[in-house]
Amino acid sequence: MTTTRPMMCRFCDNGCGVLIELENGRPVKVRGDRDNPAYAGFCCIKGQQVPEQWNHPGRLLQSQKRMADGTFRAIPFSDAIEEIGERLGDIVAKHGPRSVALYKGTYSVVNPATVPVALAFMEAIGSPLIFDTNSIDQPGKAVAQAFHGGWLAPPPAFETRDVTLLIGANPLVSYQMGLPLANPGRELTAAIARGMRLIVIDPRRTETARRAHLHLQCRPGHDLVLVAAMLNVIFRENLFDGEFVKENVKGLEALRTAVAPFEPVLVAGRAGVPVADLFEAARTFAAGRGVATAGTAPSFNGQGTLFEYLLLSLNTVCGQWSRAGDTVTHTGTLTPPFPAIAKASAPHRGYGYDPQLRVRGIANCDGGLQAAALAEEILLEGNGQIRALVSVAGNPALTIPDQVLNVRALESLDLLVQIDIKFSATARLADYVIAPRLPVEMAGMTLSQELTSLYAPGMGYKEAYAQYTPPIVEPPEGSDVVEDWEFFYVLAQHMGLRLAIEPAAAPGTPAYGGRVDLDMESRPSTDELFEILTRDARVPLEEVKKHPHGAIFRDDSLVVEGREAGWTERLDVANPEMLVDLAEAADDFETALHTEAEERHPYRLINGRLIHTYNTNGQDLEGLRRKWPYNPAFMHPDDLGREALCAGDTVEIRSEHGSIRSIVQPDPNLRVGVVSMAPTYGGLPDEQDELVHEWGTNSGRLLRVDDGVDRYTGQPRMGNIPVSVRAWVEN
Ligand SMILES: Nc1nc2c(c(=O)[nH]1)N[C@H]1C(S)=C(S)[C@@H](COP(=O)(O)OP(=O)(O)OC[C@H]3O[C@@H](n4cnc5c(=O)[nH]c(N)nc54)[C@H](O)[C@@H]3O)O[C@H]1N2
Ligand SMILES: Nc1nc2c(c(=O)[nH]1)N[C@H]1C(S)=C(S)[C@@H](COP(=O)(O)OP(=O)(O)OC[C@H]3O[C@@H](n4cnc5c(=O)[nH]c(N)nc54)[C@H](O)[C@@H]3O)O[C@H]1N2
Ligand code: SF4
Ligand SMILES: [Mo]
Repeated sequence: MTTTRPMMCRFCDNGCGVLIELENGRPVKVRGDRDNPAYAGFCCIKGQQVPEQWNHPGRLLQSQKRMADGTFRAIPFSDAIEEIGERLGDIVAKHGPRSVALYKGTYSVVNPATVPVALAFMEAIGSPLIFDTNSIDQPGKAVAQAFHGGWLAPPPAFETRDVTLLIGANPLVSYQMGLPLANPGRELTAAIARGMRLIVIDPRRTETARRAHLHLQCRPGHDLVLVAAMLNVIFRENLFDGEFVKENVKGLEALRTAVAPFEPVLVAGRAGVPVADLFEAARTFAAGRGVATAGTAPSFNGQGTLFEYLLLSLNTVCGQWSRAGDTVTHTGTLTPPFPAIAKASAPHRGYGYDPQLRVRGIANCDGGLQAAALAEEILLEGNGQIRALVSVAGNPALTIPDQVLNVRALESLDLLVQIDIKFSATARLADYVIAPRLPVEMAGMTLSQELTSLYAPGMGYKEAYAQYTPPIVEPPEGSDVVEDWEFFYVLAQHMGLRLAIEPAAAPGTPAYGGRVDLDMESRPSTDELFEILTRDARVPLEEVKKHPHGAIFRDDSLVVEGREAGWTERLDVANPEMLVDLAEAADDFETALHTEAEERHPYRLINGRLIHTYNTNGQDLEGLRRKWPYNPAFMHPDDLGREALCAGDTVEIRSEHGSIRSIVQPDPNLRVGVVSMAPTYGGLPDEQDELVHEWGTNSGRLLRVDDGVDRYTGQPRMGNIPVSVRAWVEN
């Protein structure tokens, strides 16, 4: 018997409302759901593989324990909990709570209960060492917002946008950065049809750049100077929003002085773009109502915080925030309503607080504790050494910069527990692998999607959309799998710990920071946890559940209010620390010294995601391996010709730090001089040579954890890496 049910896809963070067909209770097909008001029939190739993922022979149906000889044996979940509880208890007793760390990966948001319960567990054992993938993504965004101050009203309605500036972001592939979540292609088409101008800054003529009115096909690594030069143009031509600035902004004159050295003709020359295009980008952006959003790439260039700060300042001086009287199209749905007052919140210090790490002076920040310092914290002996790591729904052996160092550190742990659906690279290093339920086997809701709008201007849904999805299928017969949060809950029960979780709320709302004690005697249901998490929601979960295809919960009475008299907080475009950094950047720009690495290596390696995989996930599914089972090193055909290389040749790519084997493929859309690879592929370091055709290559081996480090977030340089490329010769 065939049945069709609406479901929220959680293969990636786009959270599409799709339809899933079941035959005798087994998933057989996933397709778009035209009855979903936000996604409107959208479903990408990854989401279509959910049935294959469920049926995949590599999927773990039982938790695993590594035996003395290195092989794995299935272990009942309850036994695994007992053994892990005992070992963790011993480690904490002997070395203190800080010897235990948590790594929370991208897929920890699949089930909204995972992170709250995991954090509660860490709080209960008393360890603050929570490493977040965001620290190797765009951590500077949060620290920059702290320096700058926030705008206490949601962004203007997407429908009113007449300009979008995207820097190092490709939302038609990544579905995240700078266009509304849900169905970004459709949104872009409609917006362009109604007159929105799209400006893209990217060394590749990407899927998104091909639809732009203006594409600045820059050299990588020039985003900071390009934005500074755009500000320079805006000041010299008086294009900023004087009225908005007068009311709401401080530091304008200091910023004007600080960007003066970024002379547009010089910057355009260095960045390799026509100077007329740079002027046009600045003028178009300043003249329109819209938003500038960056993707990952500018954060990977070593000064993510400063870059994001300048980008916020660009939005601010152009007055790109909502005003009193604007309609609020997007506000809390499963969270409490976001505040909607046209005023600035006070800047705060968003970095340099506890926990402090022992290595390289790295401390916590608003962007999360730096994962690139994890390996050193594991390897550095002495008081405070990390000895046990629980890694939930991430794959640190492939994703943290400097793979060789990280794998060495993970191998040296006393205890590594990995929660993973398969024998990923990290799972193969673990002492225990906990087998979780797949998203189709769990309830879900659009809570984390909703909160992405707080990540940066131009992100998240464009309207108050929400969906709840019940579990669609039961796990295969005979399996012993749990929801990720149950691992932490049952372990806490076993260790006699009490847990309290935080209901979801945006910072600045009264509900933010609350705690609810969990019943530690009888295990709550997932829905009960969801009820706690959405306790203060504007739209009760119960109401959202009545709309299985998802719904938009508009409230036309919500209008942005004017600020109260006497409000003194202002958006700060001249934070002293940021301006010191900017002055340094200006000096560097002036001297334009080439590093030795740059002299030695003529190409720049950049990251570019592929449509058919999601980070390290999906690389094992046949339906996604058809186009590229590995991650090619894309180069411009002229560069291939120059190096006497042909499509499909095996090459050695060498950076100052390391060397990898890869396979080149032509991409005429790339700028000459650039090599683009999808990151986080490949296997463990000792397998690289056999895997290059089958699983690809880990470009993280070319990175150092201590090169080009952002001084606020600790994020190392992860893009624009000087490399040389030559044909691989067997020796
Ligand atoms: N299909 C798919 N979607 C994904 C992911 C995935 O793996 N696959 N990963 C998800 C995750 S975790 C994230 S964080 C987001 C990331 O989302 P995005 O940041 O949009 O990621 P990319 O698609 O890699 O786009 C980065 C773009 O920056 C360009 N670029 C590289 N170097 C530079 C530079 O120095 N300057 C400028 N201006 N541009 C540069 C690249 O050519 C590329 O087009 O995507 C998410 N979505
Ligand atoms: N060199 C370089 N390094 C990078 C990047 C880059 O561009 N270049 N990008 C960085 C970015 S933006 C990010 S976000 C990080 C990503 O870093 P991570 O979050 O560490 O990596 P993911 O591949 O997202 O981790 C997914 C893991 O979860 C497992 N998994 C898949 N589905 C589920 C599920 O439903 N439940 C559970 N429990 N597990 C599941 C997968 O098998 C896989 O092991 O990598 C960063 N590293
Ligand atoms: S975009 Fe993401 S959520 Fe949507 S169908 Fe594809 S994988 Fe699923
Ligand atoms: Mo990411």
